[in-house]
Amino acid sequence: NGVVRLADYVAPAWRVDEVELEFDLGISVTQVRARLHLRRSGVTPQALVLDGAGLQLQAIRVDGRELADTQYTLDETSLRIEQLPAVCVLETLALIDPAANSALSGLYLSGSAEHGFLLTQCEAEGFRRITWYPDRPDVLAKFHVLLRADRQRFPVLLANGNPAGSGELEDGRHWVAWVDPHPKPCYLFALVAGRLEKIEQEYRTADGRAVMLRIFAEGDAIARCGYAMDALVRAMRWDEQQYGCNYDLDVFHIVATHDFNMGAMENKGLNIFNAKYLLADPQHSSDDDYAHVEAIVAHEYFHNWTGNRVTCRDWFQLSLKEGLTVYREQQFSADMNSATLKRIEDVQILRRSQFIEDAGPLAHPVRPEQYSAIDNFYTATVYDKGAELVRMIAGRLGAAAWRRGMDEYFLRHDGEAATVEQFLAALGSADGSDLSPYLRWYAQAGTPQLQARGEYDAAQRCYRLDLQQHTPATPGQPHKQALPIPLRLALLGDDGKALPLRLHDSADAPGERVLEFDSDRARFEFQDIDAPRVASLLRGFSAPVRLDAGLGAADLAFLLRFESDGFNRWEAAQQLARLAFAGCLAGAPVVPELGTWCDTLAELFPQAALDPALLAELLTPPELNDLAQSCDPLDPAAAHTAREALEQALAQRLGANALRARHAQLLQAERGDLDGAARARRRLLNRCLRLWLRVEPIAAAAMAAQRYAEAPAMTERLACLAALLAAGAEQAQPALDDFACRYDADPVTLDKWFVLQAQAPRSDTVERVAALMAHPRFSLRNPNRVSALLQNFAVRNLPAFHRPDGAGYVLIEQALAQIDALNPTTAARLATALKDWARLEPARRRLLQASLQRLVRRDSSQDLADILRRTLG
Ligand code: B3K
Ligand code: ZN
Repeated sequence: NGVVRLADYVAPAWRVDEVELEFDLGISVTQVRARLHLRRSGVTPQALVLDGAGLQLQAIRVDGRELADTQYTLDETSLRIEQLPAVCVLETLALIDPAANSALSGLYLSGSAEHGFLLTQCEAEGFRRITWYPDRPDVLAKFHVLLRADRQRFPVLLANGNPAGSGELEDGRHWVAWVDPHPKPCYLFALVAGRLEKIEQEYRTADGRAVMLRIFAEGDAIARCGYAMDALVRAMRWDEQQYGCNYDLDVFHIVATHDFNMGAMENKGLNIFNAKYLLADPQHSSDDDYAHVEAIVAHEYFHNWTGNRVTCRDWFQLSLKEGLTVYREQQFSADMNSATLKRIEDVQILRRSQFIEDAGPLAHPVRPEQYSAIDNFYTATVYDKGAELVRMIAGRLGAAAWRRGMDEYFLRHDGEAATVEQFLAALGSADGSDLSPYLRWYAQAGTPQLQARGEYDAAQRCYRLDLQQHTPATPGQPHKQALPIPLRLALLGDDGKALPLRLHDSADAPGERVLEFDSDRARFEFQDIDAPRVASLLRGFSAPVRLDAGLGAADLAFLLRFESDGFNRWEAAQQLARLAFAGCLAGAPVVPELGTWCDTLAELFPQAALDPALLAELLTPPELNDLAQSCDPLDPAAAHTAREALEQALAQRLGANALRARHAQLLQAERGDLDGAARARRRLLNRCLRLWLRVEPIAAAAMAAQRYAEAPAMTERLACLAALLAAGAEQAQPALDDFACRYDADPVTLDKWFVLQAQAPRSDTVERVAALMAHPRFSLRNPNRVSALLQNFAVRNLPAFHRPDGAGYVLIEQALAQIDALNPTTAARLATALKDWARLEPARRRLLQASLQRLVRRDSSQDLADILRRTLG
């Protein structure tokens, strides 16, 4: 039934020491010659079974001799040879059609047959669409690649590793050779062929290697690659300084494409990027875009060591490279920008995607136990929860031991395919810690609920903290174990300063402590506490749990005013907003928590010392997706209305005068600078605009329309347009039309136009989205377009997608069937938007369930079928 299990892992029967690949490249016919230098692992004869899909066999030879039809078995997915010498060279010749490859896995065409270029995507299982091979990450080989193509049509020919010669051929063709000296699994193979522009810069590594950095893009887009180059250099330096990781080839190449199934790919020495995460200039890119480019360039670069030099034994270990690399990127971004803001954003992402995943039918452990379509496991759980696990472990070790542990990990496993166990063992060896209890976090799905209740005992002068943990059941895991939870906490004095903390038998810890809580329940008593105090728990979000600290509005307001840990200050505002939301949702005539939330924020609003970006985040209640998780059953329209009530109340409490004045003041200071301080001010500026629009709609909309028209850069233009749309202002439509005209020719920017409309809070958004699917610039073949319009509609516009008549469901249902025929990965990802059907109120649940059932009855790809099957349970 195609299910792969972690427990069934067996080491490969055959190794590939070296592989020689020769490509004769053409848009619709490419010929691939592969010579695999094979070596049997064991002494007993074993059949060789290679993966292969969609390949047309032209020739097959062993040690130079043609095989007869009877000597091998070929089917849709494999090539099998029973009898082989223990060491031999297998040569195959295959034909493939890149232009017909709409799945964007393997070798495919980006753009048009006339102007586009060829490229590959192999992770996880795309290499088998290029040639027959043991397509598994624990087979590491040295790759020699020879590319041949028409020089006019394909002047640039790139592959992994270092350049190893080039020359002319007959008929206007040319060749370029590449050798990658670092053995690698085939999922890290890449080639690129076409007409591409480039920028380049020299870099010298800390250990003295001269490296040429190049970024390639099509046409004018190359002018927007400078920021990515700067980010790359920063990332390379940072990895040298923080981890002692030096780059290890003579060239490092990045290529941008508009046709890509995900964000980017870390192929050895030849990263390939979705253009939306590489291109950046002020005219086309918002401040958020810049941050994404910096983070993703760094992420892919960091994979060179965590992922490439040390790779994964099997795909169950995916988080070994992804969780770790996300964590490294988070550290890097925190160092480059505001650490507090970065933490807030990462926790927001975790809560609005991973927590939801972990609470629904698609919940799975960071290291899954089985899969039927591995592409469906590139999830928020594997990436973002995985990063949280690494963060907990790093925190537990402390900075110095963490670094020593990572050094040891590289030392032990460089050039190997490793497991999570090996990772934890290497890390723990740094200071003799046993990190194996953390394996439970890797194995157990679901978000732990941590309940904390504090009590002051005046007679004993002690503060008693009672903790309980409980992880709800998830599919296939009815019973859960207690997990090691690092709880970073402080008790705050009246002025917000952390008091010294002393547990029974230990010395005073100044200020802050980390408790290791690893049982179902426990009690901690802090001595010599002079008065009742507010505990600030889970500072910096020290573990990926749902904390119920039982704090009331007054205590939360205290934390919001005085907590010095920026993250927990924000968290207090979030918790207060959650209480207010619950009150509004329940329809209480007066919601005292709403008053407290508004009053406290109104007190903070004028404080000049507050970082404007943090203030902007304090003034923003949790997203609807996040709040909706507390609604059972979920009525998306009611949840939306309740959240709107929060925003409206806050705007009223702050008042038109204060909002108008702050907006004016920030606008005056605006120079379009790209530094962190300027970005922080813009964040507050645009938050003020949103709130101001609620209390003085006419004047504020006029201002937004004017700012839109005169906007010097994209951050401002986009923010004003989004604000006009959110407010339903009459200026929204003309501005939208203007935006479409301005950016018609630029796919990355035009995607923003699709996004805005998909997210518009209108009663006819379904019809507008349907109409946009017929727009000449829309295409179901392009994953960026599908994500901009359909994914955003289904995931980020709850009231519209969940329209009571079910029209939103039918729209996605029909689109899914079409997309699946073209690109299963993209279809499966979009289908995850339907996973929360069972939590909906009965009328919507029935409609969405019916859509799902119709879909599941169709003949769909393995990727989509897997999501649908698990979603319906
Ligand atoms: N490793 C790639 C993701 C590949 C996804 C394959 N379906 C990008 C990254 O995480 O860096
Ligand atoms: Zn990654």
